[in-house]
Amino acid sequence: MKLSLDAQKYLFDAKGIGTLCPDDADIKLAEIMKDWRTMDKVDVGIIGTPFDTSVMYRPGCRFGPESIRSNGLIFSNIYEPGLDCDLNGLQIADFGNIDVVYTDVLETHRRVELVLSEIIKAGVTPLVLGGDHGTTYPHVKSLLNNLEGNVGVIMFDGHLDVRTDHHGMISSGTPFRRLMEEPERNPLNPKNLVEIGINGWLASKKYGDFCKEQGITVIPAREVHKRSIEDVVKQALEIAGDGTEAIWISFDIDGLDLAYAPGTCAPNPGGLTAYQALEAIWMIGQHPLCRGMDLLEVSPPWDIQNLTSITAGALAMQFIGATKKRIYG
Ligand SMILES: [Mn+2]
Repeated sequence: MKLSLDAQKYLFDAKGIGTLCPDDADIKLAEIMKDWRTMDKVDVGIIGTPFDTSVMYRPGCRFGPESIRSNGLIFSNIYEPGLDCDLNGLQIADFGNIDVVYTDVLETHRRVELVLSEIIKAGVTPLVLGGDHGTTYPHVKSLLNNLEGNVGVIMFDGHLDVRTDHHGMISSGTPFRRLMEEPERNPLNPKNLVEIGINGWLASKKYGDFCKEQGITVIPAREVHKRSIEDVVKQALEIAGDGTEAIWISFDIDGLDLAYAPGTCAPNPGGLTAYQALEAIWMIGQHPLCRGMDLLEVSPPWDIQNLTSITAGALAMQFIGATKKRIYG
């Protein structure tokens, strides 16, 4: 069908952008995203794992991927003046969501690992939107499947996430223990694991002691507030990059103070600030070894005015910008 030029002028090519005040100078992320099926090369691939079956407390983060997209990513502009970063020229695609099985954690993890392994093999830097923190296990496994050697992980979280099990089953509190005890090749070396932002009265001494015994580097939120985030990230990069082939960022949104991230399973008074997190992602994402990030535990049903999704969208954009800089300088 045909419409008059006048009618066409007043229609957005929305791609989910919605109703915004149009300015011809503004370019939205959705406008530079292409269909991955038609692309020779994808630099950054967004992919959702809308799964919260293994969450330890309040469910809801299965709605995270769509909310982060619609409240942040899609209508973000592709230029950030504070960073002087322009995404123009970056090859970026949204691969959509993994078809998860809500009643089967292991089958879901298998599907995530299968899809993500192939995406990484194709040279894509994945930005995974979750979903509960349990899925970090297949995320990091997918990266390991594409490496000869090992990976370092820089994790942001209010919690240690090294629980053994939940009534004998895996949960959102177990991914890092599982990666360290991986029975196949390349278990995560605890000496290459850095946990930043740990905070609050929700942990157990048993697991705190375990981290010390294993040689995991735990940098509590309290320590981050007393030091500078730049200093903390430099230390984290040295540890995660020591003898490894790649670095994965795992960002549990509850590592942020609840003022910035109220919409999550276990909100965290005293956590990191949005600035600290944005700066950390900007630094880590540019590191030559950085190969991907997951952004988890955004739970829209518990959110207030979409604040958490907006914060998460900004963190996602920061990672995309840092990756552009890593690849293209
Ligand atoms: Mn976590």
